[in-house]
Amino acid sequence: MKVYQSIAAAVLASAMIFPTAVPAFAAQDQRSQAPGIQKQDTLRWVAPQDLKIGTAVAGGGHHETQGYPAPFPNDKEYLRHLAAEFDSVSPENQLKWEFVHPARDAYRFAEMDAIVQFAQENKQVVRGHTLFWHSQNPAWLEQGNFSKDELRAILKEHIQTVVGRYAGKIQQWDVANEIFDDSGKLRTTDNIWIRELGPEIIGDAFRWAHEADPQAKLFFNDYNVESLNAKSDAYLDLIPKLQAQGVPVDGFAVQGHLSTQYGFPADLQANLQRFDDLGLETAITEIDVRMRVPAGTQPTAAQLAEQASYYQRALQACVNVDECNSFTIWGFTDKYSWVPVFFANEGEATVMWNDFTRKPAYYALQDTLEQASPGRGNR
Ligand code: 9MR
Repeated sequence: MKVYQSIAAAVLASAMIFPTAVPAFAAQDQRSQAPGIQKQDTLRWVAPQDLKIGTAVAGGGHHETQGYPAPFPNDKEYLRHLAAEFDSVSPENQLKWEFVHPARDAYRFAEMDAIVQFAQENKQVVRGHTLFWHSQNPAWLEQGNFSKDELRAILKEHIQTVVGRYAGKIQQWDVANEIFDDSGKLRTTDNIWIRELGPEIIGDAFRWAHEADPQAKLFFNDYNVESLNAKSDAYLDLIPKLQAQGVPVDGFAVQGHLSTQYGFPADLQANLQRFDDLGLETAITEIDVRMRVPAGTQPTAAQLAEQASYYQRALQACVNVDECNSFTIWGFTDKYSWVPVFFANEGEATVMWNDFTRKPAYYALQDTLEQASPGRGNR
C-alpha cells in the first residue's frame, strides 16, 4: 500500500497532461516493436496455440480513486507490455454495469471500444466481463423500484446492446458472475436479478447473450471455486440442468484469486477436469497470488518463490485439462493491482513489479508455457 501510494503520487506529479487517444498500434505484428521487449521473450510467444494467455486491462473500479490517470490508455509503458505479452485481454471494470450503463438511457462505450480496437490491432482476443452480477451495479438500477416486467426488459436490452455491439469481437463472455455464495446457495438476496425475477432469469441471460452473438462462448465465472467444494458442486449441478433446458452454456471459469496464506488448491486440476468431462470449456480468468507484506517491508525470496509455485501449478492444471483454453492474470503489474487497495498488509500479487520488471512468478509462467509447447517459438 505504501509503495503503491508513492508510485501513484509520482505518476500524478509527472503527468499533468493526459493523452486520451489510444496510441496508434499498427495492424501488423506489434510484438517485435515493443521497445525493449523481444517478441521471443514473452508469454504469448511461448504459449501453446490452443491456450490464450491473458490479462485484465486496468481501468475503472478502484483505479478511479487512485492518484494516477487511467492506466489504459494513458500509461505508454503499460501498453507496450500489454501488447507484447498477451493473447487475450479482459476489461477489469469497463464492461461492468456501473461503468458501461451509468444511466438508464445512457451507455458509455468509449473505453471498451478502445480496448477492443487495441486487441484487434495487436491480434488479441477479448473476454467480456460481465453481464449479470450482484456487484458494481448503478444506483439507478439497484434503487430504481422497477416492476418485474421492467427489470426483465432492462436486463434483456442491456445484454442485447452490449453483446450485440461487440458481436464477433469478444471470444468469451462471463455472462453470469458469482451467482452462488460459498455454501453453494444461489444469491437470492444480493443479486437483484435472481431476487426479483427468480432463478429462471439465469438461463434467459445466456439465451439473450447467445442471440446477440452466436459465436461467443458463454461462461459462468466465480471465485472460491478452484477446489472441489460446495460452491463448485453447485455449478456442476446447475450447468447440465440448464443445458438440458436448451440454455447455451459453453464454459465454467475459475477466477483464481489466491493467497499464499491459504495454501494452494491442489485439487484445481481435478475440479477443472470434472467440468471438462461434462463437455464444457474451462478457463482461469482472474488469477493473482497475494502475500503478506506489512507496510514498509518487502517480500522475501521465499515468499516470491512460493508465489511463483502457485502461478506455475495453476497454469499447469489448466494446461493438463484439454479444453482449458484461456488463462488470464488479473493485472500483470503490481503498479495497478486491486489487491493492496482491498487487503490491508497484503499485496505484490502480480507477476511484475511496479516498474514492469519480472518476478519469479513471471518466469514460472513462461517456463511452464514453453514446456507445454516445446519448439513453439517458430511462429
Ligand atoms: O479489479 C477490480 C477492481 O478494480 C474493482 O474495484 C473491484 C470492485 O468489486 O472489482 C475488481 O475485479 C473483481 C472482478 O470483477 C470479479 N472478481 C473479483 C475481482 C476482484 O475483486
